[in-house]
Amino acid sequence: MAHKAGFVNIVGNPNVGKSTLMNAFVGERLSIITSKAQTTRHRILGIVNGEDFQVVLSDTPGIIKPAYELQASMMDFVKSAFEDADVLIYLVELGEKELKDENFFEKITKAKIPVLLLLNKVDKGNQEMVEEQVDLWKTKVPNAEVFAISALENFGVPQVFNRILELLPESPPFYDKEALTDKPERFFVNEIVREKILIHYKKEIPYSVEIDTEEFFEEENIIRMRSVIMVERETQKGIIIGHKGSALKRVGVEARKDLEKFFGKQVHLELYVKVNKNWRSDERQLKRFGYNNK
Ligand SMILES: Nc1nc2c(ncn2[C@@H]2O[C@H](COP(=O)(O)OP(=O)(O)OP(=O)(O)O)[C@@H](O)[C@H]2O)c(=O)[nH]1
Ligand SMILES: [Mg+2]
Repeated sequence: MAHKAGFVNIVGNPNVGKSTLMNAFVGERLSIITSKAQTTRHRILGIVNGEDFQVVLSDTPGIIKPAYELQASMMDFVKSAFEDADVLIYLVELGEKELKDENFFEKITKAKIPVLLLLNKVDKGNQEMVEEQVDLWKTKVPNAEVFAISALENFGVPQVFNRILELLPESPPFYDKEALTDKPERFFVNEIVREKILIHYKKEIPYSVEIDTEEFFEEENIIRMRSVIMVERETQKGIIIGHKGSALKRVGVEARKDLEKFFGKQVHLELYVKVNKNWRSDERQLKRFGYNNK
């Protein structure tokens, strides 16, 4: 049989379950997941390899109207996902209305490629609700095939994957057949630390934070890592560290546990906090952290 390969890009509103879905396809915790919107800031590839196929999935940031430069860069990742898709997954959640951005919505309804509209989180509703919303989405996005799924419970996900395989073009693989992602190890360190910050801090704090892993050194039995947590203001630095360092310690302990699972090896993680004024609006800084891909 001929080899099939292609790009399957997942787009949708914030918090609908895009990262949960990509992880379910890949079977690994590649993308971080939290109950907060704007958890994902990058375009992250998750690659599923089979003997005669390579499905290159893309997780993307949730679609928003950007208010500052970091968010504008996040939306550039979404735009790029429209450009190279062989199959587009438009993920919506049960009870959701419409995409707030009409431009992106139009890109979906006028797409020349196959669109799979996946209604997620159906575990939260009853059958009547699900059927009603499936019908609604069929009229709103007539060019899409609609599936009801639960990414969290892996309900309907294998069926969608089989449909993807049918839709993919014949092609040699784009990446090494052993590859799982395009991102380097340090990226996952940054993300796992940021996930703990999203979980433990409130309001603006998680959105003002960026992580930069300055050291990643693998020894025979242990990986030594040093990451800096960047905040925008001095007051935020105090909050991150907490009373006698207790808050930062909790982040470190939880991140280390996850890193040990991720890398399958003992980890030593050193964290420190630095003020980097207005990094979210500074194009040069953003570029350094892998955002501005213009
Ligand atoms: N009940 C239920 N919850 C889900 C399902 N899929 C995802 N969630 C939850 O929805 C929340 C958001 O999930 P994410 O995967 O981070 O969503 P996202 O679309 O990647 O979010 P952003 O990256 O912020 O745009 C998390 O609390 C998930 O556990 C599902 O099928 N059912
Ligand atoms: Mg996400």
